Amino acid sequence: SSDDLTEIENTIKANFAKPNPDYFGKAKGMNVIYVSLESLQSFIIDYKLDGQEVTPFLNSLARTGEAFYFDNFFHQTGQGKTSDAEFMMENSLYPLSQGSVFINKAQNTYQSGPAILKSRDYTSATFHGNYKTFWNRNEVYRAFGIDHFFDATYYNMSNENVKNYGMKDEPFLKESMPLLESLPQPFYSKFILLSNHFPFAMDEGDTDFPAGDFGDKVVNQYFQSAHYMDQALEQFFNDLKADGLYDNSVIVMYGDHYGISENHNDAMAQVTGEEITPFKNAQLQRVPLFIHVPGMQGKTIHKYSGQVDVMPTVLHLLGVNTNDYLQIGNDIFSSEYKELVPFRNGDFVTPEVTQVNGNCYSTDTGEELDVQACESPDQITKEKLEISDRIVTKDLLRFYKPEGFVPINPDDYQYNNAR
Ligand code: GP9
Ligand code: MN
Repeated sequence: SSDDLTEIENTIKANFAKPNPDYFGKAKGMNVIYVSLESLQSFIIDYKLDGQEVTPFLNSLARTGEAFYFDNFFHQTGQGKTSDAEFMMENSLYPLSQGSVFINKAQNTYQSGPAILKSRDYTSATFHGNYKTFWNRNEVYRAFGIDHFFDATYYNMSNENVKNYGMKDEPFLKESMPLLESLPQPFYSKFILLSNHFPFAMDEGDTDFPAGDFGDKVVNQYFQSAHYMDQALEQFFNDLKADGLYDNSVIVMYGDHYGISENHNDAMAQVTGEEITPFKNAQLQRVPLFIHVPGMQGKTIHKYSGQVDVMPTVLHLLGVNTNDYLQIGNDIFSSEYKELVPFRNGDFVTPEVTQVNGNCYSTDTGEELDVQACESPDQITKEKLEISDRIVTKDLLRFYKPEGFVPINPDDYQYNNAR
């Protein structure tokens, strides 16, 4: 109801973190290129296997400052995995505690990033080497106001190009270039990578990188598969540089969710050199976030942040103030940004404390603390999840009319197969 909405609006506005003038509008009018890095976890960044970097390209982006790298960034996904990450990236709202928001709430009204940018003359597109119905994308993208969806039917899905769910990253990104170049600018685009997906097996000839030797096939293959993704990304950046898009595009790359589950704790203990306790497992939910802004020198950002925070951060870079929108995350670059990362199950992490299964730990030492030490962030976490859940489950955005926002009519969108 509208009572609900007023209360929610007040709470969100009270928590708004104002834009940082050193970042606001620095990418005004530029294209946006999101890349969903399938199953990539942060422990792989700067990791060396037999003295060899697994992800030399991504490491170099962080090292040289070609991009901002966020080393305390966490995924906040639930059962909807990749689609939950997409949902947060595009709406700055939490996914559902059970099931997939893409599947269960595709008929809702949304005020997504691509929709907000639409009234600023942006064209939007998603690229993905799987079929459009997976995760119900073809329905929910209509509610987000996404103009084009280039799914598997736009790609050469021949045997050598395909692994489990669809296109391998290298041919996928290669074949995407002419499609991307065909879009009117400025555009908002998203590339959903696929080949670094469980169980991470590689086809003969696709990599010369060594497998790990940790007594666990899945973990061992993960290094090869992650290395393959890193090479595909380097090729993508080179192609963007060659066609000139690199200089006027913000590139946001994020790990969507964990790749290695708790079933592999023994091998992960060998990988990290530490026993994987519940506390340690929570710390392993870090995923990489890179943001390249043309003309800005990047650096490593240590602030604790999560997937819901990316949209306000990116919109502020584009010079779009998000204070009129009901977004649950905050601009990470803001001086008012508060470091607290709720997980979908109600646990959380801050620079000081980590809560796992209701137990409280020091984030620094992993030592268990009195639950009192977690009381205040626990309260805020509950409130944030509760507000977001009310918006999503009651479809409250249909009553909310932010000024200057042109509502999306899903009937205006449909996605045809290429063939
Ligand atoms: C499928 C791809 C993988 O299209 O996005 O989904 P996931 O299993 O990682 O959620
Ligand atoms: Mn995924």
